Amino acid sequence: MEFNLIRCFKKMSAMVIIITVVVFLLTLAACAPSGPQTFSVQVGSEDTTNGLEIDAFLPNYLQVNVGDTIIFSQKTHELHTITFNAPNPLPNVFLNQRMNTVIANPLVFLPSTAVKTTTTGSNISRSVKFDGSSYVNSGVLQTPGDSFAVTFSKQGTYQFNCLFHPSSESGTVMVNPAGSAYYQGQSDITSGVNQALGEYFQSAANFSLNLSVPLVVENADGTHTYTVLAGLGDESQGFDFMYFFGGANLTIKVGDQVTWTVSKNTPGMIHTVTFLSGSPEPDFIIPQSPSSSTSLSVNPQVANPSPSSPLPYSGSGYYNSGLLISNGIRQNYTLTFTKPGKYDYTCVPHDDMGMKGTITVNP
Ligand SMILES: [Cu+2]
Repeated sequence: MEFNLIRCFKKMSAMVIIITVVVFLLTLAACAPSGPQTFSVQVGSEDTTNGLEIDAFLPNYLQVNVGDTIIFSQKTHELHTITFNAPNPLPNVFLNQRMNTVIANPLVFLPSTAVKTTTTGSNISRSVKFDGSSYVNSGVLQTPGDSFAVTFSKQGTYQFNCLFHPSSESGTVMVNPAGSAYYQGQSDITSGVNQALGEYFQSAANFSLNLSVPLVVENADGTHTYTVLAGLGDESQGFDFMYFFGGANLTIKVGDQVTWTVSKNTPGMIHTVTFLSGSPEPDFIIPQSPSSSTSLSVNPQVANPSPSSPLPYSGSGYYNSGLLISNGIRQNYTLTFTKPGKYDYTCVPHDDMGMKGTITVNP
């Protein structure tokens, strides 16, 4: 009897241990991610009412596992790319900037060869498998809702860049072996991104307050010359963000001059000052020839000054600065206003982002 009790107790202990081990294994299986995971990275952010644009990847550091996918989601009207293994130095966005035809560099604008594209309405979704070895480029993303999905097949640490905003928009992904514990889950990533965005927009708003007033100088003949900044930025903050004209609504008098100048703090940034005077707005990027959809150029109507030497602006006709490029060939544009009226102008590449202004000319 006594002997049997002990045996029974031993049997029960063994069963308890077995059950505990099974439960433990089942729990482990439930906690481990089931198969490849998907993470999302926000590409830029904007406030078009105030002309605030964040050119950054949010977040700009992630850890994933082999087999996982990152979906990069375009959130702005600004052009962005997601580019892995970009050459050093980074390729120029536009070629032939001194010539009449400014060519859109296909290495920047077009997706690299292995990228697959599907189109839904006005949005494009692109995807690629990345093994760390080749040049991978999303091509241009330009409509909120566009996306680029990258699936990682090899362990390693990889940099990615936006070729349009190299100074502020880059990131790093560390790809760990399949099955590794995760450094962050998507909900941590999202709350980190929301906090960073709040801080970005707050500092952008503070910064814009200081710099949005135009400089004014009185000339010998009693007229005034106003200097308006076209686009602002703060490299020290690690991002460019001002897609507006400093002093967007300016009131002047007949005979006054306005000079628009690009900020030196936003290297490579392109803007235009364009008075449409009622004519339709030209497209910024167009096919180089009607038969070609793969070679693109900047619309010469936008790229080049028109008229070639600005006459006084009297409220009619197409007046365009041509491309104003920070530290580039053309950085200023000046018009003299000769007729009372209220005149709207726009920056063609950043029109959708709210980059517009009005000059009111009083007698
Ligand atoms: Cu602009």
